Amino acid sequence: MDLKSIFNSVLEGDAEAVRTGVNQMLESGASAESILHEALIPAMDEVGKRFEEGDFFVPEMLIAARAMQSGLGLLKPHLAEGDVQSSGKVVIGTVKGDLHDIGKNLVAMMLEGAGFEVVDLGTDVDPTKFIEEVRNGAQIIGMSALLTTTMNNMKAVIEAIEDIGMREQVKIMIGGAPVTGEYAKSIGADGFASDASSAVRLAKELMG
Ligand code: B1M
Repeated sequence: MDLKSIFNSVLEGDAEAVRTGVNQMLESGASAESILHEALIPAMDEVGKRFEEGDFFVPEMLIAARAMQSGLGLLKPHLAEGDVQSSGKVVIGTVKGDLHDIGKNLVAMMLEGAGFEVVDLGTDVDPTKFIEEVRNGAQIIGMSALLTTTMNNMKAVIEAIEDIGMREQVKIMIGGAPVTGEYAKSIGADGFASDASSAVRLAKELMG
């Protein structure tokens, strides 16, 4: 099994083959980072491309995503940096109306690995849930969006936090394929990260 076979198994939505491939690669000494960045993530990019071109439909996209997630689960212990001290409490979720969670899960996983306490609210998260967590002492709110139609819900969450007068008590970071640094600034977020490793760096910066 090699990186190319794992890539192909994700495209075929063959979760069992992905798990076998990932395990074999790890046993043979491959790094979790290379499996992630050279097989699993590129496979999802290819899925997106095929979807745009009309070669894949939602069901194919869904089973490929499941296969990707099953490989990701095996990488989790290897991606952890293993800091023991708590670096802070991050509450993360995919915004209202959006069901994409692979990127958000990856960010949550890496933050946990870096020693953050992570509360994962899941997908399609209503702004009221984020507000509840701000009241419960979240130090960072992390929002993910993959759709151009849902990214504006990030703004709604920030406005809701401002409305309850708690904007100064919490840092806000955002990410997801359509999100940019410019967009983050325009909605008053404290930062944007383009991938999971930069999300960890950003969270550490935000915690000062
Ligand atoms: Co959807 N989908 N999808 N999809 N899907 C996209 C996003 C799309 C770009 C595909 C395409 O057309 N090329 C397109 C959006 C177009 C647009 O808005 N402009 C799209 C569409 C249209 C849709 C539907 C509307 C399709 C339909 O029903 N007709 C529908 C919407 C459902 C909904 O959410 N309401 C839909 C559904 C789905 C599935 C459910 C089938 C499945 C998701 C399964 C799941 O997540 N459990 C799915 C998938 C798999 C994709 C693609 C193919 C892959 C997304 C992914 O997992 N990427 C995607 C195409 C693409 O992105 N290339 C696509 C891998 C992941 C590791 O990357 O999520 O970008 P990403 O995360 C990165 C960074 O962005 C960053 O770090 C991560 C790690 O590096 N990051 C953060 C993410 N969140 C962060 C938060 C941070 C910091 C960094 O701080 C808090």
